[in-house]
Amino acid sequence: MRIDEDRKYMARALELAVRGMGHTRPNPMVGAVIVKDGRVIGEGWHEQYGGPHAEVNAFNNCTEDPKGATLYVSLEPCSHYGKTPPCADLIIQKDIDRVVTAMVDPNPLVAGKGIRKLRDAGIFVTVGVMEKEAKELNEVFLKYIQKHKPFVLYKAAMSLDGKTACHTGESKWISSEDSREEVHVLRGCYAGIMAGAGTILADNPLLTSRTEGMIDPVRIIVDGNLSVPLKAKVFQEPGKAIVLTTTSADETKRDALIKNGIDVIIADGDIKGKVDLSAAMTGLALKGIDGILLEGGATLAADAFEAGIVDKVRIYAAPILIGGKDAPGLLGGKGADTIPEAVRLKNITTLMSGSDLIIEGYVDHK
Ligand code: AOF
Ligand code: ZN
Repeated sequence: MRIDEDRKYMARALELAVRGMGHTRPNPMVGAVIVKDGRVIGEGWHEQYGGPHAEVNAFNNCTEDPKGATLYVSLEPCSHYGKTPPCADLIIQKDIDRVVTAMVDPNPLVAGKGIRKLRDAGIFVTVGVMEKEAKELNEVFLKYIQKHKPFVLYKAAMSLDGKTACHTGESKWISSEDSREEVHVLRGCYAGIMAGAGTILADNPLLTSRTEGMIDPVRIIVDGNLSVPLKAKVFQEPGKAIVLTTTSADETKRDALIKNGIDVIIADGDIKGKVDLSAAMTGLALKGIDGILLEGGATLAADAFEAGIVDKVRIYAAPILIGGKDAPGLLGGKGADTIPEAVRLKNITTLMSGSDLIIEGYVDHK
């Protein structure tokens, strides 16, 4: 009985947490529900970075005294003084009887200390209700806080035979309108969006979210030789673009970018003019980029898998067969020599988006 109840209210806390999507980064999305005598008396979520935590908002929204109530919160209540005082102290002060949390906060400043504080104060704490769902919701936060590198989602649309365009280059449109709209929302969920110089030169895309209420991602352009001109659409918003390049690139071009408010990270790879993507990830994390949506092209995608920076894959497979041995496929580069060397995905899920099949999975780094 209690297990069912716990799951029900935690599911609600997670639902509330999602409302912060795109606004809390690099903080996690957190939701809280306060239940007294079987009734919900307060709800809240972490609405934006720097703002009050979920628990604080839930207490502020309480319709009656929460003394003796149960608090459901999708992340361990914090124990540290950050931008806000510790939630654990507030919970103790409000005389809550029981706290149910989905997961321990991996932030080293908290990491179990919030739970300890509550237990020391005599509060009954249950940990791990809907943990898998909570961890998935905050997969970006988890990677960023534990590995100090951005979480990378590779997203692509292809025909059922794995092509991303016809042999003529024509690619509009492979995926359905529903999928294309969804991708715009997805862009607003990540701090950065990454594309290669080839894609920018070919399509001159905006790489914005175009979704009301969503913040546009920082455009991260991989351009080892600085071949993308300053007039490219991705460079028109100062402070919203970062170029990853190498020391082989022209210095005057580099200075011009910087003068126009575009950030530059230099990361030399083994091959002259080729960016070391793994090293660049560290540089991006230092600039506060916690998550990246990697969108084309085929060469960059292949390099990203080879560099081991991709965490998750989301592929929109459209019900068309393009054919043609010269039509481009998802990944360029040389490709795997043998099947065991191929990139393997695990924890696969599928869903439909319009007429497209979405296949999602995590890269098995072995
Ligand atoms: C909670 N409830 O709703 C959230 C928590 O700088 P601050 O004060 O906002 O603290 C940020 C850290 O607090 C963040 O990295 C994570 O460890 C935790 N987030 N904790 O009790 C919340 N958002
Ligand atoms: Zn807190």
